[in-house]
Amino acid sequence: MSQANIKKDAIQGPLYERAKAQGIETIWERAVSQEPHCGFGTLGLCCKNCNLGPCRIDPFGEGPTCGVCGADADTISARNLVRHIAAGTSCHSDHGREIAKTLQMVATGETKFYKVTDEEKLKTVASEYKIKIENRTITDIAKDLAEKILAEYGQQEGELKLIQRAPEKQKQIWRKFFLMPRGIDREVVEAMSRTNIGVDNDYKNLMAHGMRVALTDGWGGSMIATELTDILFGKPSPKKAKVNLAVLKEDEVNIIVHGHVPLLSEMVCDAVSSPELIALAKEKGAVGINLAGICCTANEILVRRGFPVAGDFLQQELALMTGAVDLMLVDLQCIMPSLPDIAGCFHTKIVSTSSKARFPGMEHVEFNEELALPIAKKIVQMAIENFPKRDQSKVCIPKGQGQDLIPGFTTEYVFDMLGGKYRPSYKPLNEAIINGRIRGVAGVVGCDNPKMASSDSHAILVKELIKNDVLVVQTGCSAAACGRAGLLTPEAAFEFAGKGLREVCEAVGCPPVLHLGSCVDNSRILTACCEMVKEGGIGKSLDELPVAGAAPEWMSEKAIAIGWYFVASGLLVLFGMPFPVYGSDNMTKYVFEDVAKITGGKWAFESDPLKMAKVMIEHIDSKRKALNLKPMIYDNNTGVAA
Ligand code: BF8
Repeated sequence: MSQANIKKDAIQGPLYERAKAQGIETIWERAVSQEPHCGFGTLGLCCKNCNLGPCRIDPFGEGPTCGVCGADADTISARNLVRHIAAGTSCHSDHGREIAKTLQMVATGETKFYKVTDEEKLKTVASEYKIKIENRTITDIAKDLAEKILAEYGQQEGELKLIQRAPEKQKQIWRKFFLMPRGIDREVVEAMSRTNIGVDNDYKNLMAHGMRVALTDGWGGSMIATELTDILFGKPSPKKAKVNLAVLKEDEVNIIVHGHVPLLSEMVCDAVSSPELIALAKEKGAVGINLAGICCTANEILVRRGFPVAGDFLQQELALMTGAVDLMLVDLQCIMPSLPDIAGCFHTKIVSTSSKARFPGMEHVEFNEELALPIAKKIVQMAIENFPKRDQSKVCIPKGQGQDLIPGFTTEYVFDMLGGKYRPSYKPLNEAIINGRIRGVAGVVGCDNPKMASSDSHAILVKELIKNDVLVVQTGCSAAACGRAGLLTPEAAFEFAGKGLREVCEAVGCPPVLHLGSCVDNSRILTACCEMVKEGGIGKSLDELPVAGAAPEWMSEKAIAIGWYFVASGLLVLFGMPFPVYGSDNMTKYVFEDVAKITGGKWAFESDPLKMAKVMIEHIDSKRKALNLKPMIYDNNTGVAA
């Protein structure tokens, strides 16, 4: 990253400038301090999997062409990539496991703080697991479902249950090429074992397993997390909400929840409305208690409860720079260990809550499901008691009330939204694609990354897509970035969308960009694609659909796993930056050419968001052509009938 980019990042606003002026280091300085990044690592050519090394391959062929054990560039880069996929898959799947465990505790009465909220969804998912529904109590069904799902994590043979939702063609491909996942933990363990020294040294064989692991994430751990969270806390539905750091309040106790697993944050949502805690906040001089989120925990409480999003991954340090956060509680994933240092410059308390994620310098209040609400209340009380220590002269909250957005769309809601309550169906969506009002659908998801001009790439890409009549669905930090840019409102259709898409949004009253939730909710994109196939007329399998996906600013290993499960499911995925394979010609060819021949899915890397949009639109158009769909009704440049 150049200094020029750092300057562009300063568009982040006065909070970044404030940190700089006070000599407080943030992610942007640390990013520059790492420049130049290790060339071997960037190309995927370093290996530290055993103590013969660390080894590296000379990309120019002048130095070593293999490591001490004899592993060449193909093996090393494939092994590294498979380990990234396994780590990303583990995060989503372990998240799913925590939710499944909680469902089990609900059913056995071990916790009284949660309940089955969506009984209909419980029955639907339980049926998919072949659990008897008729004449049984919700508790019994929930118990069986939780047990079956937890057992599926360690399943040794057979196929995952939820992957059966996929179209027949995808399942045949996965069976034919041995990509069909068996058990969730089983595939991850095998990935770690295969990538140990002297085990699997064939890059193609390694990558086939990498795809199997990734499929375990999308159709396994992530989908389980999404479905069971809906069962426990209810399916999201569209609601008015706010996004950006202006949602913090000068005169209220500000609490930020940050991380991913929504078990504690849901309880905090309840705790902040407790009359005795509100009274305590008033006693301490605050007007009330204000709860907001960062990262995917933010998305979880946003889409179900309508609580505001303070920011995404890159805003976590800036949120503390407001000096107005009385307490930030974190669970796990995407939490910068730098937070306690910045909090130390203010009165802000930072509390870690997961036994799996401890941070030097943070106070720890361990979460457990048996005492979920009392723990949430205790943390809220800590925030209230910290409020009087806030130095208001140090407070600097961006002006305004926060940008409006309408989040909370789901696979199921699209039925109701487009088809109406009495004839729920994907038909109107498919028909809008068939008759050329909507060109296709794009998923724009993932992280933000200081290597890119912060957050801009998401909004530029999405604006270009909707301008070209592509309906956009979003999750994760990308959704927050586009929310800040005002793209997640029905009004955005009038300002930014092409005429065809605008007409559909106007008729339905929806934004041209639909927020589907957190990163595990990328599984909603998979299920929505399955519904589009089922409805018919726009492809008989996932690889035939006029759809594409992108993660313009990806950074996490979770993004690698997500990208691979979409590609393994037959879709096009663009990343803003390549993952480390360019050091191996064979691996590069595998990623760009060979995978497409196996799964029908494709990879592309492109850092310019406008060029990225072009690749996605061309891909969607090629699918439309293959399906013999009508030309688009309107010319994008003139808005008149083409
Ligand atoms: O899981 S988009 S920075 S917060 S990894 Fe992390 Fe990336 Fe944000 Fe959610 Ni997803």
